[in-house]
This record gives sequence, C-alpha cells and structure tokens, in this order.
Amino acid sequence: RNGFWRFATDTSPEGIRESILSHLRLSLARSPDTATTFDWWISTAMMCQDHIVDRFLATYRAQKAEKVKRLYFFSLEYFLGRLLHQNLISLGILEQTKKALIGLGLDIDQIFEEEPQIGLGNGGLGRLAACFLDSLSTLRYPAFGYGLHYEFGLFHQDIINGYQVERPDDWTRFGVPWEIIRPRYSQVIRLYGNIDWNKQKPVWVGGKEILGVPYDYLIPGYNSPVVNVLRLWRSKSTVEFDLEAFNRGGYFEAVAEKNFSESISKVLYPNDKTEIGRELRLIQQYFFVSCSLHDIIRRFLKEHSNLDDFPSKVVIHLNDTHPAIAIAELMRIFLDEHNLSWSKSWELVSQCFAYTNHTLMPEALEKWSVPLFERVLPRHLQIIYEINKQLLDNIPLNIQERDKLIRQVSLIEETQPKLVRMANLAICGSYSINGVSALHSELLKKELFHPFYILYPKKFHNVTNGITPRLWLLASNPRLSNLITEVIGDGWPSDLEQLDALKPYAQDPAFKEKYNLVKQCNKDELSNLLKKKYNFVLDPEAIFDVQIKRIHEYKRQHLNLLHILSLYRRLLDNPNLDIHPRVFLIAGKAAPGYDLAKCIIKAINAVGYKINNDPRVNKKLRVYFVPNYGVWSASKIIPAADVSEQISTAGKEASGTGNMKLALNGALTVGTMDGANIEILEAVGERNIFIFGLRAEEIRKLSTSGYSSRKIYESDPEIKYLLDWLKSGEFSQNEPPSVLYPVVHSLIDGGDPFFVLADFHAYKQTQLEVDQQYKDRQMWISKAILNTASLGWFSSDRSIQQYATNIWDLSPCLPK
Ligand code: DL6
Repeated sequence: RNGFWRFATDTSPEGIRESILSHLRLSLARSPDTATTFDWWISTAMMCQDHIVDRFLATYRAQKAEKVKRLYFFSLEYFLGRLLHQNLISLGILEQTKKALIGLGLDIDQIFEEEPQIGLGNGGLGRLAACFLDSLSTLRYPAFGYGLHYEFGLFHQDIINGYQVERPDDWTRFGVPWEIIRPRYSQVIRLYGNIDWNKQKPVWVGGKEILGVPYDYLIPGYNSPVVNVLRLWRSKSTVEFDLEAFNRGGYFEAVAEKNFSESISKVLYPNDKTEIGRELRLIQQYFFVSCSLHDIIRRFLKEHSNLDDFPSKVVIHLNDTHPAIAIAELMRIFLDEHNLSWSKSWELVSQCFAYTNHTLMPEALEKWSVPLFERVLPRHLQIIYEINKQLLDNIPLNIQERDKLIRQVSLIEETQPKLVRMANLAICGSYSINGVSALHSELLKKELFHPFYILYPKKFHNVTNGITPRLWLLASNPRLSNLITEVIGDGWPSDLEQLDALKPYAQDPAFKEKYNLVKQCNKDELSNLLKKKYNFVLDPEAIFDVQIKRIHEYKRQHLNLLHILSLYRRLLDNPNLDIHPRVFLIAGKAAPGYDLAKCIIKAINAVGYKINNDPRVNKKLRVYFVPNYGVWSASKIIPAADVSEQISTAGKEASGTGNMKLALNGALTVGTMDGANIEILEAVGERNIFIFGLRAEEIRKLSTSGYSSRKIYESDPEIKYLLDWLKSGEFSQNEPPSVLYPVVHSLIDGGDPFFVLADFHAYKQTQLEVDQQYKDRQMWISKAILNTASLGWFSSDRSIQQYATNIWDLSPCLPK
C-alpha cells in the first residue's frame, strides 16, 4: 500500500484491539465485563472513525492547497444503510478488526447487526446517491454531498395480517458514532416575509429565520487515501425560546415557534405520491439548498477574493428536481447579498448547475402552486418570473410552433392556480441535463423534455446508473467475492471490468461447481435467516425468484402475482405438473398514502398465505413477502437469488439499479425492454437473459389507439378466470372479498394503466422458458457466471467517471 497509510493509526489487530478497548473505556465509560454488544459496536465504529478522520484531514488539506474544483452533490435522499462493514472494507482493515474482535471473544457479524440503518431515502434515487459518494472518494474526486439530517428516515414496515403498517424510524435514538456536529458552521435562512420595494433594489424582509446546523459524515473511498464529506443539515430555532412570542401569546406560542423550526428536518417524505401543496416539503427543499449554497460560497471565498472564478471551481449537481430551487436561490444570493448585476449573476449561475432526471412519469415532475411559493419564498418567485421572461424572450422568432413551445417550456403553468414547474427551472438553469439509462435519456429528448431539446440539443446527455461493487458484491457476497479473487486476483473491486476475465470459466467444470456451491450456500443461509426471523419455509433446492423494489403499479408486482396465481391454478389442476419448485420472494415498501400499492401488498400476502398452507402445492410453490425491505435485506436476498424480476411497463422505469445488483450476483433477469435492462441485455447477450413484453414504442401506440383492459378481461378466459378468482373471496380469509377488489378493479375498469393484462401471456410464456432452462442446471450455471462476468460496466465508478469527464470537468486530488 502507498504512503498515505502513514496517516492511519495502528492497523494491526493488536492496535485495533487497543483502540476499541480505549473507546469502550474513555468514550463510553464501560468496561469489557459490563459492555453490551451495542457498546462494542459503538467502540468498533469509533475505532474505525479514527482511521477515517486522519485521511479526511489530509484530503481536505490537499484540496485546499490546490484550490481544486469541487463537485457539490445536492440530494434530498441518501440511502446509506449500515456503514461499519463498508468502512472497514474501504480502509482495508476488515480482517484485522475481525481478529481483534475474536480476541475479545466477539463475533464481528453480530456487531454489524447492532448498527441502526441510515435510511434517509426512499429507494433507487437515494441508494444511487450513496453509491456515488463511495465512488467519488474511491476515484479520488473532490466532492461534498449535501442533504437533510432527517430525524425520522424511511418508515419501518411491519406486515400485520397481510397489511403494511408503518412505524417511525427513530434512527438516531442511541446516538450515531459517525457524525460530527459542527455548530460553528451553522447557517441562518429566511422564510416567508415580504419584499421591501422602498430601497434601490427589492429587499426580502420579515418572516422567520431558521438555523441550519451541519452534521458531517465522512465517506472513505475503497483503497483510496481520499475521504469526502456528506454534510446533512438539521433545522433548529434561531432562538431557543422566543421572548417576543412569549410576550404575545405566552409559553405555548413560544414553544410552537421552536417546534416549527425543528419540524423542517423532522421527517423524510415518501416520494411516490404527488406532493403538490405540501408546504413543509417545499420548505425542506429550500432550507437545505440555502444552507448548502451559503456554505459553498463561504468556502469558496476563503480561497478566492471575488466570485469571478466560481463556475470554474464549483459544480453543483441536482439529484432530480428536488433541489432545483437552488438555481433561484443562488441568483438571489449573488444579486441581493453580493450585489452582482443580473447578467453577471446569471452568467455565473448558468455555468454551475447540472441536473439528473430520475423519472419519466409526468405526474412525478414537481410543481408548486404560485400562491404557496409567493407566501413562502416571495423573492424567489420574482426571480423565477424574471428568469422565465428571459427564457421566453430568447426563443427564436422563426422557430416552428413558437406559441406552443413557449407554453411548454415556460417555468409557469397557466392553470388555476398557476404552478411553478421545477423541472423546467432545472433545465433552463443547468448547463447539462441527463437521464439515467440509454432508453430513458432518449425518451427525455423525444418526449418528456422534447421542447427543451429543440432549444438546447447540446445540453442533453446520458449517464447510465451504476452500483458500488464494494457493497453489492464484496461486502454482501463474501463467498462469491472470494471465489472471484481466487481466479482473477483482487483488483476487481476497484476495476469491475476485470470481471470480464471470468467469461472463459463459464465452461470450466471445476469453476462451475464452485460457483454453484457458492449460490447454494447463499440460498441455505437466506433460508435459515428467513426461517429464524419470520418462520418462512424455503426449500433451498427451489428456484429463488426475487422481486425486490418499491411497490408501484408501474413496477408491476401485480403482474408477478397474476403469474403466481396461474401457476397455482395449473398445479391444482395437475398435481403432477412437471415444474421445478419455486419460491417467490417479494419485498418493498409502498408509500403510506398510496392505497393501491398497499392493496397489492395485501393481495400478495393473501395469495401467499393460501398457497403456503395448501399441502397440494406447497412442495412446489411458495410465496413470501419479506417485510421492511431496505439496504440490509437487499444485501441478504440478492446473493441467494436465481431469478431477478424486472418487469416494469416499458418506458416507465428510468433505469433501475436492483437489476444490476441481482445480475452481478448471478441471478438471471426476467425483464422488459425498459431502463437499464436494455443495456444489461447488450452486456450479457440474449441467451443469458429472458426478455418479454411490449416495447416502449408499442406501449405508446397501444395507449393512443385505445387500450381496453375490459375487452381483454372479457375475451381472454384465463385472465378472466384469474381475476375473478382473486376477488372471489377464496384468498381473503376472514375478511370480506372486497379487500382485494381495488387491485382487480384497477386492472379491469381502472383501465390497467400499466398494461399488465397486455403483457400477461408473454410473461407467462417466458416463465415457462425459465422453468425449462433451470432444469438444465449445467447450462443455467454457465449463464449465471456470464451474468457476473458481464456486469463490470455497471459499476458506479464507471458512472462517476463519465460524470467527471463529460459533465463536471473534475480532476482527482491526492493527499501528498
Ligand atoms: O436513478 C435512480 C433511480 C432509478 O434507477 C429508478 O429507475 C427510478 O425509478 C428512480 N427514480 C426515483 C424518482 N423519484 N423521484 N423523483 O426514485 O431513480
């Protein structure tokens, strides 16, 4: 290892042991004989943090000395999961720590289990942000993540009587050894108030002031000397006790003021429902953006005497439209706080921002009502109006259908009330816009953002998502990792395309046997875990068929369910049906306000309960819904999966990253031509993936030519039978049959907006093919190996490298 390791404290097992013991004593005031496993985890994390801090100090010193250009990643979500295991791997001290703990009579896996998960995200978007942080430090790029320090992360999901029940996620309850609170770098931000026009220029006055306190998480890179920072803001009242409010209304009013301020960073919003009109959500977005921009400018001005070079040193990446208000806020700061002219401010601002879109669903594009905006951020509304004026004035006069184009690109939607379109603001204020898979980026240009593409074709890019192999292979699948290292050496975790060298081994009998053994052991382990935790009965010899992701109609868990029902029917009709036993594992959370998604969970559990308790079929078919899906359960399920369900309606899933994690771990994809599935198909080859269903173009045509799901229902005996069966009451146990009606209704008279019925037969046919192919185990194993070997390109290191070179113009910076 290179010279940077000199920064670390002692990395020998003995040194690590001493450090853990001294944290136990000096930081926790505990002795080994009274310490709980939780105390040991905290002390181990503190030992680990010591090593990280040394590297961080060296990184920061070097970045400052070189006045580097930095990436500032703005995201409302970071789905980090647990950090200890990953951090030990990154630092290269996992084995030594294991030894040290064994010496203390402790098992490292039990210690890992003590760590509360950091679930500050809903799903793919937040987990992508976490993978990107890992890759940024690994590739040694100077970067800061900025976000919110939610007091409550993504809710806990219990399944009670088949229903999703939410519980708050109080993740900081027992303290978090990773965070460094830096009150000295707090920021004060303003909300509400009004504009004073009596000065030479408009001045935003009055309203409320809120304090943002930074909580820093240090993010080490894998086998890298670089440690970057994730800075999360927590809201506080500017005054502990508002005397004025006390005088006006007494004690309770004074405390209410404090409560309001602290409510801003209280809870993560679930993302799947339209948020229009949720004032607190807008305030959350503004709060974190304003704190972060002030923090960036403060740091910049420490290294520069004026703002002229700002865009050559600062790039701000907008992770979806959630932080798009940053464009108006940076304008406001330059205009009002730094007295720059409009044109100078716009010149600087429009060179700083890059925006990634993460969804093609038009209803998910954020819009805020103008009256709400005017009340909460009156100065920003003015600025947005002015940006809009300039945008519209600059549309060439000779462009085709100019009036229509103006209506489409305007930052304001002329509805009642009027709406501010955050995606349009993000596009107009950013120098780069990208989608997250090849198909998604094409559809952005062709459909969702077509009017902008006409105006600014050069702004549009694609960066296909990626996943960090450190978490999704090295940490979560140690058996497969060891096997790979045995054959191709240990360079692959930081250069995943080295996996290509495994391709010839897909035909090597000895390697195949070992690969198969790894999968079998992982399946045994998952079976034992699920038995212990939920009393699920899994036959490790069965096909493990996995669909794990947020529950959403477009992801079509109900298509999976219809196929399960059809299998059940066929088994009942023919108990000797020659199919390989299969266990369907489905997991995911539904947004608490998304009733239909919650009903789909209920339906899966209801059907599962019936099947699992039916001795006529349960040797061949099992269906389980695994509660509380998150980073941890993903890391247990993925290594054991044989089949990966990626069955979204074509054109709806922006990319997906679960598809990459599962294929990397040797599961064969059953998927539509959607998102990154298409690129996975190109990488693994059509013989090693199961593609089915309507293409995006066909879906588009079908929806314009008048798709009638009722007609399908009436004319297709099997579909009719299955839907009638689902609502017959046979699955609703002690409840009325109507509990499952919403799912059935959505597929018949609800119009089946995601074309479940249209794709059913193609899906069923493909599943027959899966069953046939699994019977030829030797062939299946070769295909699984080829999946692992072909997924190197899907590393988040590749994504970050593309962003750094093609969009951010960033250079690595190494501590000396
Ligand atoms: O880009 C990360 C991830 C994609 O892989 C998924 O396909 C996409 O659904 C998800 N998008 C969101 C949208 N949320 N908002 N806004 O989570 O992003």
